[in-house]
Amino acid sequence: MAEHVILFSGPMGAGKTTAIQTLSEIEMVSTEASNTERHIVDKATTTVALDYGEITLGLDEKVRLYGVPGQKRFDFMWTILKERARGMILLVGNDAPDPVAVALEYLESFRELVESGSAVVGVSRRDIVRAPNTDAYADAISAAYPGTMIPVFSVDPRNKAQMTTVLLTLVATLESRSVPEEVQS
Ligand SMILES: Nc1nc2c(ncn2[C@@H]2O[C@H](COP(=O)(O)OP(=O)(O)O)[C@@H](O)[C@H]2O)c(=O)[nH]1
Ligand SMILES: [Mg+2]
Repeated sequence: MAEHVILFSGPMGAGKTTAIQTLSEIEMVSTEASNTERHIVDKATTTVALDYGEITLGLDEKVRLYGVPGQKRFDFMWTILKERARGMILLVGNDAPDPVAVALEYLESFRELVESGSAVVGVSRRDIVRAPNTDAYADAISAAYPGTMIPVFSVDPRNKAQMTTVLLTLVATLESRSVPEEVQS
């Protein structure tokens, strides 16, 4: 069975836990604890360790979905997971102050995945704040990473069809790059 490890990253409240819940075929394994940074984001609970879900694509392709903590003090977990990850879905809530800058900051933390074209961006919470649009993100990203194709989608993480499109786009990109075994060596 082919396997992919996909990371969901992005700031607190962007919809990582929701997206994994929406996509996962198994009951999501989640580690939520009380939010000690309530002065920053008013949410009763937040992910302090990991969310995990799984989805099977086609007949035999298992995708492992990991949600990584948004808070900076959990940077070390990103480092551990990014070594295993083949691709990343970055979720950014459009209602953050300067959300395009937030997207660039997160992409920078995952530079290797970005430069190999193994990342996609989902802009969430656009039903709450409409602007900026996805072109504003795409333009800033192509200026920061010339020659790199990073698709930008407008998504609602609660919407299964939308999240599936984002995931399939990423998986298709990863697979188009992997060399079939027969022609290796
Ligand atoms: N209105 C709206 N709510 C959203 C959207 N994306 C996520 N949410 C909500 O925002 C809250 C935080 O989402 P969560 O998945 O916990 O974010 P996480 O911190 O990235 O894991 C949840 O109540 C979600 O239902 C969106 O696009 N629109
Ligand atoms: Mg979460």
